[in-house]
Amino acid sequence: MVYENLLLEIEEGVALLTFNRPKALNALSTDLLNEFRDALQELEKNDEVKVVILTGAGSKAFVAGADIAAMKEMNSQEALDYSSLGHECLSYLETMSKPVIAAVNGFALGGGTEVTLACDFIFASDNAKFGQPEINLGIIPGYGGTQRLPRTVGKNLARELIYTGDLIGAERAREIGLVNKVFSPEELIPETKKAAKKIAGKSTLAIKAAKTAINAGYDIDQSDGCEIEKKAFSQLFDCKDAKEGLTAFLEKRPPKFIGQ
Ligand code: DAK
Repeated sequence: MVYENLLLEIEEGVALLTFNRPKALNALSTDLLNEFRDALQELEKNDEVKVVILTGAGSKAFVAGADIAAMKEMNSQEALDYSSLGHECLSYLETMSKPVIAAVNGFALGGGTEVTLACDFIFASDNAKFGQPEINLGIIPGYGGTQRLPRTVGKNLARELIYTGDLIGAERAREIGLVNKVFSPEELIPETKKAAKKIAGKSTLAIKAAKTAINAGYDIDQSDGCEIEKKAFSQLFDCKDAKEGLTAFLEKRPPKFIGQ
């Protein structure tokens, strides 16, 4: 597929998907969101791809948010369509079977922070900035920020960020549990690829089962979550990868997973 607003590179099981509207700091236009949804669906189907990395083109921004210029012109029906498309993208991103790592290389604001919150985890460069500045535009987060941010950093910190619109740097984002690791801008993509390739070498079935169990269990009672885990765990025993992993350990050799 050829995209106008995205770049895609696939190497050793890892897809690097780059938001590519650097002149608008990679703001989420309708065209970009349409391509983003299509690209995620393609990557989910592509057996060559085991892990996805999301980043932004240019040195300044991951994604500076929803497209403010476009939103200013929208009537309520267009705003509803725009909102539905954004939600469709982020819920697909969150629930697709393959892990998605956000590599945040600059501003991730508003919808940009919300994209990262729907990823499996976040690495950032030391010049990254996160925030939900929608309050300054007289609106509130519209792509799940009021829901995913409190679940990630806790209610009180989320309230402070959403009510003030303040931006935080990468180190502060790491302290509050939003970001897992911080690198220099030069190291960000190589280090993220390193982590992605490590995950790509595991059993895709086990990764999928872990992702499903974590997502499905997160918002429910822990004992119900453990039931989900039990089912996901036991289903792996019908698969060749689990037999291979257990056998390889006993034979003192590295496992060869085949995703079956
Ligand atoms: N949208 C469109 N264009 C943007 C943009 C954005 N979010 N952010 C930046 N740009 C454009 C600028 O207009 C400028 O374009 P030109 O003037 O060159 O044509 C170019 O990118 C470079 O930006 P600046 O000149 O402003 O660059 P600076 O380095 O001076 O500042 C900045 C960088 C990131 C601090 C600044 O650009 C900025 O504050 N940007 C806006 C950040 C922001 O407020 N983001 C949140 C957007 S609101 C909803 C769904 C979703 C949402 C809401 C509702 N519903 C479902 C209802 C989400 C809302 C948002 O994300």
